[in-house]
Amino acid sequence: MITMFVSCVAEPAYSLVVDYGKTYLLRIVNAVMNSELFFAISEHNLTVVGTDGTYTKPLVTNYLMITPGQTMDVLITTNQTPSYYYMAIRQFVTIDPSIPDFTNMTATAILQYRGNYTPPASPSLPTTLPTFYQLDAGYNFTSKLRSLASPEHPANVPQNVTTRMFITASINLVSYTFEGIIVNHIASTLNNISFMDPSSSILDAYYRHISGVYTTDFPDDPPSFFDFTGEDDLPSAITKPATKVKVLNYNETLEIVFQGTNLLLSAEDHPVHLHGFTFFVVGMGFGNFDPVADPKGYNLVDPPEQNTVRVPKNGWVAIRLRVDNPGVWLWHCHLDRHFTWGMATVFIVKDGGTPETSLLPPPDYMPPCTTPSPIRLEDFNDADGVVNTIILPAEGTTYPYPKPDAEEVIVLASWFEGDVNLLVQEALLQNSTSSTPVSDAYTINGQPGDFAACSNGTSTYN
Ligand SMILES: [Cu+2]
Repeated sequence: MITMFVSCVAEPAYSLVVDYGKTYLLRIVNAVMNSELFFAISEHNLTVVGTDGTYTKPLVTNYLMITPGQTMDVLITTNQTPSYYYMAIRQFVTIDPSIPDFTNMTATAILQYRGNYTPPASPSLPTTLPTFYQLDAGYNFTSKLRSLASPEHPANVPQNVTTRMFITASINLVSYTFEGIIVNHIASTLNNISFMDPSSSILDAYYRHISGVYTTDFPDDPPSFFDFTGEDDLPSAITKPATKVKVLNYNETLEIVFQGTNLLLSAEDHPVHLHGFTFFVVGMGFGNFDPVADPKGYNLVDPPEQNTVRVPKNGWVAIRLRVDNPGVWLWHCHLDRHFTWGMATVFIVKDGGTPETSLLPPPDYMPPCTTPSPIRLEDFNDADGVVNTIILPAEGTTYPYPKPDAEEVIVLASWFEGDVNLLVQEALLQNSTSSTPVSDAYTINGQPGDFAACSNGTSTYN
């Protein structure tokens, strides 16, 4: 039993016990909330044969890059000297690694051959695992994926497109007044719209023709075209939240080009995930999408079919799909922090005119949505200006105990050595992993307390 790197973990590393000379199919999922990952196994090749439930042409590689929410089917052959080998994951950081949430830990498990041998005191790490900020490694892997496109597993790539959308994915700010002070809260957007959670279900509102829950004016283009991936003359990043959806007719063929932006100098990957469909990834590139030149390079023969795809940092990705699944479908960035900041929207796909192509009615066992929510959400800004949301009983809920003398909000959160938004920009501008300008600790109402060295502002807390 071997545990390395994480001395605080009581459990030993996971072991996958294998026999020599066999082929194993690994179904790998990235369930991390906020990070893309590299994955490799020491001394063993990986053969990718599927992504997101669709089989691919075999891709032999010595590492994977897998985005949050993505699954990969991978073959390994146990053809090495029986021993212990590390399988390892490492965070693929596409924003500058010196930002606060960068975790430079390599997590490991063990590929353990059955047999009589003396295991090594310390298995070797896979030498092929890319380093944290190796942008080309992410691109090189992703760009090699091809769908199987065989008679049994055809790739029905739409050759003609009826609807085109060009969608920017950005980090923005929402500005509002809280207790008389103007607060900037990080937001994220698609086409400069930060998705606001609706007051009730969009599916229910659509099905029952209830107005006032959403509007149908999600735009096909961003409000302005600028040098999306540049560093100068970036437009204001201030945005407004709204619940806007895009309505599509049944069986339309849709092309979306997602364009990453560098607003707030915070360009990074956005793993975009669509519910209800898989799509073909027909093109991908760096810089600003060129609507004349880039489509000439599209793969319309055997592009990979996925439900999650990364919009590369300071780059673009083009997808095509046929919308033949009527209903209400969320799509969003699969980095949870971006999703919760509003990098999301909804497709409503209309019925196709027959019972088989129409949205089903709600099932009999569906609970009615007639009672108000038993909870309410309220925002509080803590000592360093970061806004936190706390959950309270709904307004008017009877307090079941004797009335207390006072009521206080206690926000347990994390702490940074300054304004988080500025720190992110500062870290990016410094472009350095060695001079991390951030210290952080956990806090109660914004303060880390007497025992945290960082609380006096003189030392860095890692
Ligand atoms: Cu994102």
